[in-house]
Amino acid sequence: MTARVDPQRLARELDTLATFSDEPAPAVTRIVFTDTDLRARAYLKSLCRDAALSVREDGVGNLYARWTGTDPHAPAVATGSHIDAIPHAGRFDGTVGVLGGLEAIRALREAGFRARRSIDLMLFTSEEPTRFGIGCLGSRLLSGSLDESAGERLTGGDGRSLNDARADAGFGDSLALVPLASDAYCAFVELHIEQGPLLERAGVDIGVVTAIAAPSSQRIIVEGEGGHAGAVLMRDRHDAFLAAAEIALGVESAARASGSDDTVGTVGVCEVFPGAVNSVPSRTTLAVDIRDVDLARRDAVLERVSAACRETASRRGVNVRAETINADPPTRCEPAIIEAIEQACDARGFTHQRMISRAYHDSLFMSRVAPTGMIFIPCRGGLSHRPDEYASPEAITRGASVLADVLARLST
Ligand code: HGY
Ligand code: MN
Ligand code: MN
Repeated sequence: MTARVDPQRLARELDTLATFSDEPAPAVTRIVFTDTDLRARAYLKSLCRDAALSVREDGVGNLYARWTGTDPHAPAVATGSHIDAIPHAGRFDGTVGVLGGLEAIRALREAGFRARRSIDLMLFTSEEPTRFGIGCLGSRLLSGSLDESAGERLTGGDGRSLNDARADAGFGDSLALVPLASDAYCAFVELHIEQGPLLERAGVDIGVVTAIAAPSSQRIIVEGEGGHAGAVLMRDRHDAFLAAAEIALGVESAARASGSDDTVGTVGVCEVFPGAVNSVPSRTTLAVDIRDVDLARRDAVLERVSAACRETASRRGVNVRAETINADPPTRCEPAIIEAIEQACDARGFTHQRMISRAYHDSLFMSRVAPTGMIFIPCRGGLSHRPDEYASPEAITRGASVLADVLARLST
């Protein structure tokens, strides 16, 4: 049996999905639970129903589209990813894994394959941290890494709680019902663009992910003394923005000091209050993202940043406090799935290489409830989270074909 992915069908659906955006093409902005997100979800559900998959959604909007196997009670196999997109993003991050997963399932069915284990296509809610401040919200909840108290505790930028936002979006079931049964799945495989340059540079078709980096994010709030930009003498100032600026540079030097390319640190958000040109900032809030595949190295960077905060606070006479949003351990992918991906590549004559993922993915949390693997495809220049993010139809087709073969093997 050879599953033949339909490149035109897959490309057409990716093009259509990209039109659900709150920004004009080529940018994609698709924030969770917005009307745009809900219309994109409705489109995906229509495709799943056209593919005769049975669709259900849980209380946070995670979607499960099932191709029931001949042994419907056996632990199932799953694939999937996300369709939410950060502001001013591209059209392939996440969507390749969702529509590529659907295409892999259709290709298997069209090749006459009959799975013993059911195969689920999953769409995870809010993989991006944009609205609720924490990444992988849906997969955290279904893997039990976040409990139902998140419903009231997490609020979006608009001040509305997760519970209010999900109810408005039509997801009213209790979050207590979201966690998966421990034997729900025997394997999970996610197809995703690499979001880095290594595969393209090496001219390799497929990346076989061996580990996913340990992400952490925190809010650092700096409070100084405001005042009139003209009247307050420089020697009398406790400028909250300049203190935060020093801390931001401290994040960079703390990450660089680790000496490993696998350590990264980013200050992606900086909110200055009151934000007037002629007012000395009295408060500045930074959002800081620090990652490494090595947990001890990642935590050493966090400690260096805390030390920088303490030193800056005392020297500049400001108050600095840090709130941890998440600090997750890394994960290793399942050796048997790594091998299945490599063998599928060999059988199709695709080149492949093992690699780590510095981006986090829903696979990071699915690995807590099932043996997990990831298939990467190259993206042009390694660019991602930008409108010029691009993966070729050939690369996407190769990724979906390998995924189909791996799903077939895991579901027998
Ligand atoms: O930030 C990440 O790693 C993911 O793309 N949300
Ligand atoms: Mn992303
Ligand atoms: Mn992604």
